[in-house]
Amino acid sequence: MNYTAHVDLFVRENLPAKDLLPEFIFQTPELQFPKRLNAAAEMLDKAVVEGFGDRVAVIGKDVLWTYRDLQNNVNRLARILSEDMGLVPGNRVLLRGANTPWLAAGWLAVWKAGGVAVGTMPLLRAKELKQFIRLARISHALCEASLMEELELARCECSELTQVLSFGDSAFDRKLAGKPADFAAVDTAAEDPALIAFTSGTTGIPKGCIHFHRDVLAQCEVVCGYWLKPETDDVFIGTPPLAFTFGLGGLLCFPLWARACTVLLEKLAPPVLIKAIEQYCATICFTSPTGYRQMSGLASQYNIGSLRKCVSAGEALPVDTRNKWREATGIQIHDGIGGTEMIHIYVGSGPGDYREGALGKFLPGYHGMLVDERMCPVPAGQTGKLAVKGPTGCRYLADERQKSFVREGWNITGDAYHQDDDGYLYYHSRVDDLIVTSGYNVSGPEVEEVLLEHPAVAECGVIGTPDPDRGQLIKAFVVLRPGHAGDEAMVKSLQDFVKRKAAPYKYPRAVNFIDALPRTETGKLQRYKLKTL
Ligand code: 3UK
Repeated sequence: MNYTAHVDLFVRENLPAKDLLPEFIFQTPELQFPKRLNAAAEMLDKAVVEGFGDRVAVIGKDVLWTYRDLQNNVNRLARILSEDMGLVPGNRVLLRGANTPWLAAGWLAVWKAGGVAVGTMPLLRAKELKQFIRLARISHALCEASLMEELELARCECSELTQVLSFGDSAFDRKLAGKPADFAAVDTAAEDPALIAFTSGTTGIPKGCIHFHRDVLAQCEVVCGYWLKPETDDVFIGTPPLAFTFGLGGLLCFPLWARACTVLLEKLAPPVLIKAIEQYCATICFTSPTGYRQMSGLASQYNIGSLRKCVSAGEALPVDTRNKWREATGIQIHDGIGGTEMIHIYVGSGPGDYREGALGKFLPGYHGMLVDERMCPVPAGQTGKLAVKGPTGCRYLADERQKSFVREGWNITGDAYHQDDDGYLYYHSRVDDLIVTSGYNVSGPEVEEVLLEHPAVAECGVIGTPDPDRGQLIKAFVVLRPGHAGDEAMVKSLQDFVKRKAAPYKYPRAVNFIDALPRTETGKLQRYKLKTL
């Protein structure tokens, strides 16, 4: 094996076999990385060495940290992890918290200490946390004090999770105070895993996407260096959670890479965002199409003249939303399609190269084609599946589904497009049936699994239906057990049940009662038929 700083080799040993990996290409000078690389050292320690120590790095509620403050706090936290919690390089560390400066410090501390970070969204409950802990064999956790309850519930059933530190309370402050503010970054290999990002699959079992230290920096070079081109006086802001790679890049990695500043908001709602843009004079915004749509209606009430660039991703950006935002602010949105498997955006449109209705072109560093089922390129104008390769790509942690995402060295993202003669890509839809609602990915079977635990439910099928505000709406078709009535009270009971058992955004906003589900002869649920009911 090549050089590694990892002592715990679990992730390295559970990488896909070589012949199942996508091809990685590094064509430009900026994408030539050294063999040893630590993402936190590059983004943080180098910034201080370069003289940015006194510049503001992170702003949170009642908190303002310079690059030096951030470095000191990251170092103390890295010491707690390795000296008190016994972290050895390669161990997985679960991160759980709202977007705050301390959560950001957690990510960086894990990287500095050579750990593998596993971000989790604050809304997740014990059921989902348990899955991650088991799949990624997570031994350590950093959890915001106010969110400990569900983690403790999960921990009761997961013996692998032995070390949990809650942050943001007075006990944490005391621990920190006892630690010196220096810590030498572990000399990780560029190809040592830095994070496992979980993505919901269509089967309900989440897939863990492994990304290396090099990948963290490659996304910065491509998305920032070639596309967004931020400057040191930019102020980043937005709503994606740091646990979502869209947010990890946009609100942590990119601002630090650019030696700029990031504003972290705990509450991730559009009305909060637009107010904060005004308050902090933010210049670069990351949010979903739904976010821009809602903010368009509020823009006249705020002075958001500081904004220069806006990135939209996560789901398709309707032309109408793009137009409304441009009318409200004068800004042409950077639409970008990215994915957890690719870590960040690989196709996008900038204000300069926007073409009506098109998603955009491959960002420099990536290239690809549209193919049919047999991997043959389709002619211009015809719909095909996107096949893409570049400096980043898909590596599922011990998962058979690697074979369907990566074919012949290409990442097959599961999205259908057509391309015009000039190379602009036009997005159609996902090839499979993943529900994308308000920017969250939810799989039907995952919600079905929960509903089936309800005593009144005999059978159910969950799909997404188009919705102007949320992109898609989660709709459940339920067959009740005998003796139960399909009335309003039952709808509420089922919805409350899902909200209690899983992350609340997964509950079905529409519930229909039917006598039987459409099935094939082999017993498979026919989702496409549900969509026409
Ligand atoms: C869909 C889009 C149309 C598309 C993501 C930026 O969304 C991200 O990652 P996920 O793994 O989902 C990926 C899938 O979401 N999608 C994303 N962006 C767009 N559809 N237009 C878009 N602009 O189906 C894609 O395959 O949750 C986005 C950066 C990092 C990310 N993880």
